[in-house]
Amino acid sequence: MTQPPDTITLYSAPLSMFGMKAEIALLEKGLAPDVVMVPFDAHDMYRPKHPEVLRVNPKQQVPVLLHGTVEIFDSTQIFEYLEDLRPEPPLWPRGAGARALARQREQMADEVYFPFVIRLMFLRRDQEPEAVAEATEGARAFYHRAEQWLADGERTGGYLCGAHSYADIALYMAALFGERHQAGMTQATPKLLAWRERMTARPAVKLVVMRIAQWLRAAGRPVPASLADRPGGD
Ligand SMILES: N[C@@H](CCC(=O)N[C@@H](CS)C(=O)NCC(=O)O)C(=O)O
Repeated sequence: MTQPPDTITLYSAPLSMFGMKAEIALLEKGLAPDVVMVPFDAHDMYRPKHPEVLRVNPKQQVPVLLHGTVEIFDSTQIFEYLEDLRPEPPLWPRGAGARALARQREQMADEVYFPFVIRLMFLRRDQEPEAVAEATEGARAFYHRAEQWLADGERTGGYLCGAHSYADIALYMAALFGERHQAGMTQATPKLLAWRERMTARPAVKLVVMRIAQWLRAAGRPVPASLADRPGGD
């Protein structure tokens, strides 16, 4: 199905951290997507799968982005498309080396940090305390790594790669889910806590995460303290 050339449609889900990554990046670029929330609930999870997700993504996952004849999936692929489509404001740094480093950090948020959170989502806390402690420690160790990135980039912008980038969006969203699963950042990483505040204050981020807070509240689920303690979060 071909979309009107100026319409961007994003298929996401109310608790999809990868979908929210893509939505925040679109908003940071000044693009206003039509966001379609696919069916999702605690029991059936993502079933039934949305027909457009099935059509476009052989992995049957959100996010999926449609823009004219472009039909793509995977949040990181969407980041790359957005950077080509709308270079300003840049969300990758300039220069091959800096850009490679930022891409690596974005990937680490998804593929090194977030797997600890996925483990925590599925472990039975009362029956598997050692595995829970191990995954929680893995997440915390990653926070110390990111604290060092912030220390290194302090004079150039206060974000994970100096200036604000896709790497920040990726770790911010993943860490929100870490917090939901009791592996949130603590005072042991103060620069990271301050970074999280800076991120939450960005209008694009605030819009998306306050919607998550409202969704959780309506579903009778706990709201992460980093959102609940803010105006609009409660
Ligand atoms: N690497 C993918 C991961 C996408 C992903 O895991 N999506 C989840 C929601 S956050 C999903 O659609 N899960 C449903 C399923 O796998 O059946 C990305 O960055 O977009």
